[in-house]
Amino acid sequence: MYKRYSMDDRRRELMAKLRGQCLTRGCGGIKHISTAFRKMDLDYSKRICINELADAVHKENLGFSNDDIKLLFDVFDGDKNGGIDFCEFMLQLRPPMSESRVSVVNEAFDKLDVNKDGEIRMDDLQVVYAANARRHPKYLSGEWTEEDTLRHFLDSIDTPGCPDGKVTREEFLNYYAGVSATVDDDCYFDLVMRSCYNLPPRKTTNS
Ligand SMILES: [Ca+2]
Ligand SMILES: [Ca+2]
Ligand SMILES: [Ca+2]
Repeated sequence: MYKRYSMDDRRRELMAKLRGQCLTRGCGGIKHISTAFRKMDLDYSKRICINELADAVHKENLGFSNDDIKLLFDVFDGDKNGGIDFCEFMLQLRPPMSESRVSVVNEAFDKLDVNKDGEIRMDDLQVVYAANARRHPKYLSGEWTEEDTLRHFLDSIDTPGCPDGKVTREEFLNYYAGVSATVDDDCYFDLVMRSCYNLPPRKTTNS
């Protein structure tokens, strides 16, 4: 962290540019970012190495120097293992959410994670989401069983391309960062989340 004054600014600037480039092609939803990840991962190792990042950046003509790419890679590679995995990628590129949005998303996660083991799984959903599932059109038409409907919901909020039957808080935040990017108004986002997950009205903090 030497020369911190300019390095940090440069890092932020590079990341903003790359994020802008990735998001102009779509709404910034998780599916969209996951497609960008798969495109960069040329050898399908589920990790992006520095050469793959350099390749992608050059293809987009972003005008980054080799030093810029090293800086950028370093920001992505949080655990410093020499590769960018999807979580590290998503963490940097997902559209930023305001504090109030993060807090209502966390509230929904806490409600869905009934047994408080830090992951949403089928057993949680059977307790807390079954009533919603029974209102799903495909359940009502008899096409899906209740379990199909819950599974479909669980997979839809999981990491695209590799759902593993459990959704961590990070995956849940990733999913809603994409949704959030399509909603301008904080209050409206809050309202939709609360009605979707049957959360109590927002606590008003008197300060
Ligand atoms: Ca890494
Ligand atoms: Ca759980
Ligand atoms: Ca998962």
